[in-house]
Amino acid sequence: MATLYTFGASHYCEKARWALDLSGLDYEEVRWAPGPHLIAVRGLAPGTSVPILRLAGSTIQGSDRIIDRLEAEGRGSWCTRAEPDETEEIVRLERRADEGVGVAVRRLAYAMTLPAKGGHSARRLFTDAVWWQRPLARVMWPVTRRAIMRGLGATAADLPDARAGLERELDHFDALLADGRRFLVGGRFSRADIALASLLSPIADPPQHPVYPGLPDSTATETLKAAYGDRPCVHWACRVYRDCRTQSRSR
Ligand SMILES: N[C@@H](CCC(=O)N[C@@H](CS)C(=O)NCC(=O)O)C(=O)O
Repeated sequence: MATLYTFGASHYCEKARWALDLSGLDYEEVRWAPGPHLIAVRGLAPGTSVPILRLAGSTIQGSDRIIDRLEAEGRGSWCTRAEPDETEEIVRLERRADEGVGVAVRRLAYAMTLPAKGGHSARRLFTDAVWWQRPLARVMWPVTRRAIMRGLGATAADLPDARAGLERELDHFDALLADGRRFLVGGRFSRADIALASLLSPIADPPQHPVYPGLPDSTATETLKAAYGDRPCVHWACRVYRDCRTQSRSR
């Protein structure tokens, strides 16, 4: 059986999880915690980031590569119906969602929560990790917290820039969706829709999300929702979750 290694709350991991759920592949999900994941990932993948998929003896790291692999194996029938001229646009928008929206949402969420000491955001990050990582994650948290703030530019001083960065991304997709389109490209559900909807899920907080409803409340999500929940692209993400997010098949 395939294994998907994740952080439960990670929006990039949700992107891979969603694609896997649609692929019909039998897989189990193993959730790690930030910090101890550095031990677990050693020897498994070249980088340290999740999601990582172990499939038939190979390791695929990165949500986009995981979807590429599903497509290459013929398990992406839901995302290969695009006309050739649409494929380029799907790739472009997935990349914009990955490198723009995903990065900006995470940076602002952390910049809003990590500078104020306290276990709130940490609890949400650890609670569903494999048992041996939880106590370790708590011990490592002061170091992990500082490393995240430094590495992602998520200090209190970064807050205005982080906010402006996210608003730029939301403006971009609000403008694109202003014509009322149901899906991003060609009127058909594609991997670009999975990317944008899952990377906006920390703001949209949809009830269909397979992980969020079971996690402790998040001040970041509450604040992001209050500030940006009425954005057209966030409403769009809620609708795509409602219409297209199947139940998680992971075990
Ligand atoms: N572009 C990558 C981004 C993955 C990513 O940034 N993952 C974060 C969690 S949201 C992570 O694993 N961070 C810990 C690390 O890099 O060591 C993807 O789509 O998979």
